[in-house]
Amino acid sequence: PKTVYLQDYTAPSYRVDALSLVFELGETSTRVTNVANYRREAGVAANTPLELYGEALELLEIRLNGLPLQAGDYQVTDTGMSVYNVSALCTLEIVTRIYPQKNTSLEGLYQSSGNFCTQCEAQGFRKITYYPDRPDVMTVFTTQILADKQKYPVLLSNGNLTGSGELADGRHWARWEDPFHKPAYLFALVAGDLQHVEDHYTTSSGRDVTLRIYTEAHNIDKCDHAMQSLKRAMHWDEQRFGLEYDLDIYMIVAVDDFNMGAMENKGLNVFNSKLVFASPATATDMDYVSIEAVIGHEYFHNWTGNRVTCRDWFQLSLKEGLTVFRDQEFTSDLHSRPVKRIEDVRMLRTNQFAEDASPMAHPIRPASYMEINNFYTVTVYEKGAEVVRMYQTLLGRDGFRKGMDLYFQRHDGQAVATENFLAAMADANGVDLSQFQRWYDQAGTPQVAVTMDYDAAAQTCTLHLRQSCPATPEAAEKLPFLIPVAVGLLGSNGQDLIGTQVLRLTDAEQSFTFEQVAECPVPSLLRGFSAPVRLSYPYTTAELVFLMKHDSDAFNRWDAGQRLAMQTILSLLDAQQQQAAFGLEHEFISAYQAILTDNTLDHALRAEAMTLPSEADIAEVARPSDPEAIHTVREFIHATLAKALRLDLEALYADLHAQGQGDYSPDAVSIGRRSLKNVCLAYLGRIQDDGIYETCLQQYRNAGNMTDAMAALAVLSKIDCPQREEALQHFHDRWQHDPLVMDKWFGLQATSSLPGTLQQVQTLMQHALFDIRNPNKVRALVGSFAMRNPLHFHAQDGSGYTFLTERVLELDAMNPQIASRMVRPLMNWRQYEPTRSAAMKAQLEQIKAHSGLSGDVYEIVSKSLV
Ligand code: BAL
Ligand code: ZN
Repeated sequence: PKTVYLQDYTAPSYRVDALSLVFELGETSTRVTNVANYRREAGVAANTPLELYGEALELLEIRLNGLPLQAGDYQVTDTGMSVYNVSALCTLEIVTRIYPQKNTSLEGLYQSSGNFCTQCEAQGFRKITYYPDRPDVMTVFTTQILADKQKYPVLLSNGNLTGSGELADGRHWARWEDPFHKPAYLFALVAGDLQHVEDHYTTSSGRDVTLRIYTEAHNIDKCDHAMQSLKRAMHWDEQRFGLEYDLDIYMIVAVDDFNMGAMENKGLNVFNSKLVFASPATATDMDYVSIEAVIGHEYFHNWTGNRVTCRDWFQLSLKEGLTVFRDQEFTSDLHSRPVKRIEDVRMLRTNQFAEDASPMAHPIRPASYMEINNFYTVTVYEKGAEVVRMYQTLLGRDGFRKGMDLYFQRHDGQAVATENFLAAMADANGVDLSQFQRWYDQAGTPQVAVTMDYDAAAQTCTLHLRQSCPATPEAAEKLPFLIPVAVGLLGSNGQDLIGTQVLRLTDAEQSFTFEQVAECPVPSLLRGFSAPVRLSYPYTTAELVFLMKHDSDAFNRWDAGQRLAMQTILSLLDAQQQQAAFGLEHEFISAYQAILTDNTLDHALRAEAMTLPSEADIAEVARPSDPEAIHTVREFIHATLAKALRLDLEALYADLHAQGQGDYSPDAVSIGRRSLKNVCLAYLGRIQDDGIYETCLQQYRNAGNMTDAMAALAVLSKIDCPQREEALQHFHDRWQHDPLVMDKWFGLQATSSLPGTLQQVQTLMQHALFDIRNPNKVRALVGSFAMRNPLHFHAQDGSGYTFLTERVLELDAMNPQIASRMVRPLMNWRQYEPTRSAAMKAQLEQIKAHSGLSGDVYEIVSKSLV
């Protein structure tokens, strides 16, 4: 595959004034007629060919200004077509045939459960027709769809329905017109036997918008939460950013086979059904919250992505980082801000910090790529969102809003670059943000080392900050970042001595002095995780326990606990290596007891605080990592805490269980209560006691909602006991008709720590309900095993690695995007101890040598081996 470079960007030579598409959907193939009006840009030489992209298309007809083109007038390659001798204004008509029923890549036009749907981002439109499939070419689309009326009663595309009718041969047709200019990646078409739920929203300026969610009939009763979430999102964007919806109709279609979570096509979102359907019996609290967040995310794209889009795919974070930030704020405003922040940071540290330390590390605006689909990453999305958040931290909420307003004022209807966003933020606030640009161009997680001096005589306290950033593939040396570091100082009684201040760290080394500090404080650093960095400070255990109790910043209270846990884990790993005895200090146990029994603390925050860093988080820090040792140590801490705090855990569990007997509601308070209750149960499950296993089974059987059922089953799934088999079988029998619920069943078994898990995963691959062509199933079984079961995936005999290699190669032949996601757990081979490291590397080499490997997988494995 070829590498594409940002620096090679050139503006398009031809624009499209209008595009008309006709789809004749058939049972074996589909005929696509594309009529486009092209206009040469001023200043472009008259002999410049018109360049169109196209892949796997059968060209049937081609006419320029009504006349068939002759052989020498155009040239077709594997990736596109050049048309020569075109006039400054011309109409090109191209007819192609495609085979959606055979399309297993789920990119372009394909079928899911017998219904037609599309996925065009990033470059799927070129699998539908020849076109300048690049985001900076925007036009108005008219789409006519013809299909058998009985099989495909519903025909949808972007914009407004402007015509429909019947044909004599049993087919019918519909015409959709989208008045907004858009790039081809936002095109969508859906045709199928679908039902819909309908609602309405009145915008702040009083326009009525029809809202519809389409799905197969048997899921129609599970769409209410998604619909309510959409209305909340529409309202929130008006309140927070003054942004209103712009078409008369907003449609969402749920499909079962989808590579991503969802897609923001203009006026016609296509969603993975996992992120639409919810009922108390089938969806967990986490599902409810994710559905609301993703419905919001795709809706928010209407302004950040669709009205203002990306100039080229290097700018992906322009829309994704910003839209993730917006959906994070949406969730924070509707639920608990600190809990949302903790969850997001946990996810960032676990996944993005690991990516930043991997051979695939890239800046949020990469400088090059082979396959753009490989760059829909936690770096572009989640670190991108942190970068957007830093503008708000530096400029304040009002300053950030001013910047957003100016961004839309300047760029509505345009395809722009990240520099345009930075300029709008700087200009709206009259500040110089040029150093901030480095966050877009430099990869790697910056490290900030802090020390403190206190001068009792002068009553001053000085913080010394030093920043550095590890080498990453694009650069060995890094220039200093502009890092907002939010700090507080705590006095001995636990009170804040100063209000939170945001320090602007701009140099490699910098000191900040605070006056009139009456006593030597404990610093609270990087409050709210004000920048995506690793911050170190020589805290003592006593100081961490103090911060856990007193920090007024809820995030840092949690983070102090995480630091304390990580210190403890690292020292136990040391002890294990030296074959010394294990033990937990009393101070550690009592800190956890204090959290557990502190009834003044929010349930959800207590649950977060009781949760130890994950095995993956530990593997990031404890290098070279030994996943088995990490698992042993983490389980030891869990079991020791469980035994020491058993009475408190049992009492709290019983109390919360009794409180939660009413109807299910996914509000923040109820979610927090269930979450803490189930954390208690998970701890108790570490004690070998049949009575506890019975409690789990009872909770599973009597649960009035999926959250409690899954939580109990998750505990049992890791224990070799009869209750485990009983519950798993019961779950299977009860839910085998529901593929989404069965994904949970596959996932639980794949993440079990019990011996024989890999064999069980292999057995489950033969299960009648498993289908390797369905990405959700692959993620549930193969993905869960490789990404959420380090103990077994990293089995020392290499069996987990061999299994993954086989699956990656099997998947690559049908769906390279999914194969390329699944191969990533092998990517960080360098961080493991020598036996595992060598075995992982050998698998990567084997994959790389495989003939016919996709560009998607090739890019990951070749970069991993450099
Ligand atoms: N644009 C791809 C799906 C999403 O990020 O919304
Ligand atoms: Zn997005």
